[in-house]
Amino acid sequence: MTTTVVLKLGGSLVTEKTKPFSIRFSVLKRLAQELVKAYKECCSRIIIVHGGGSFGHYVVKEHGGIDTASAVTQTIMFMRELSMIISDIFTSYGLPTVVFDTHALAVIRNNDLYLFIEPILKSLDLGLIPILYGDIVFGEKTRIVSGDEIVWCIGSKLTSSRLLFATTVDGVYDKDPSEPDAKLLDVVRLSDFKDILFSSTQGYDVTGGMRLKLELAYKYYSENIKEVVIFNGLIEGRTYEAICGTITRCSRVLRY
Ligand code: IP8
Repeated sequence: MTTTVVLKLGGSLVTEKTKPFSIRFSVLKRLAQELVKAYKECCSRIIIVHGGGSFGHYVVKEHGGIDTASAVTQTIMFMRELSMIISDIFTSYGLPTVVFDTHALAVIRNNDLYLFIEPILKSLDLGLIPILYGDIVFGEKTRIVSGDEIVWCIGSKLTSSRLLFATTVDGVYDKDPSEPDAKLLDVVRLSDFKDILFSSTQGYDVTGGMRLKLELAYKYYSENIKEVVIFNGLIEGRTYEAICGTITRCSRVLRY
């Protein structure tokens, strides 16, 4: 069975979240090198989804939501801009990326996300690396869809998937990770979620940080999802290890 990796690059990882429109170029270049190695050595079926960071979240905050036409157009425009920058960097390192605008492939019905994944799968068959991003998705009730939800949604639709969340912390902690005695949880089960105290995310975040990442598991976890890993993409080598299945410092999210 062919397994596809769905890799989320967190907004705080790829941008400086507290500074509007600032890209972490050095992080992206290092991630590109790890991805090239992993793509060649371990897995050529990789879908990348990135978050909004100081692009999408900042624009939405500045507009006080997405209720106006200019809020919608600017949020989409800046998210697309961020995606193009990421894709340009990755392509310059030899990764065959192709950006799919999330809003053009998706719709919201009864508040649920429906994603047309066929073009994404066809591009994977050609050896390409599709890139999607957290975005505004239109529907009866148009809303912001986080990159995390896109990852979970795609993962549940593929016949076999591994969901890898690259963040700026080593994984899920038993308390606020800034507390000195906070312990990294190697394994997090859906039934444990209520006992975890989540810290509030830094900078502008209109979609919900680590808590949302886990809460989406309730809705989307299925037999098709073979592995869910949350790890630190800021540490050199971890993204490669996560894709190649050798990572040890991380949290694994289990269904049971
Ligand atoms: O950073 C949010 O995506 P996320 C995207 O993955 C927008 O939650 C438009 C703010």
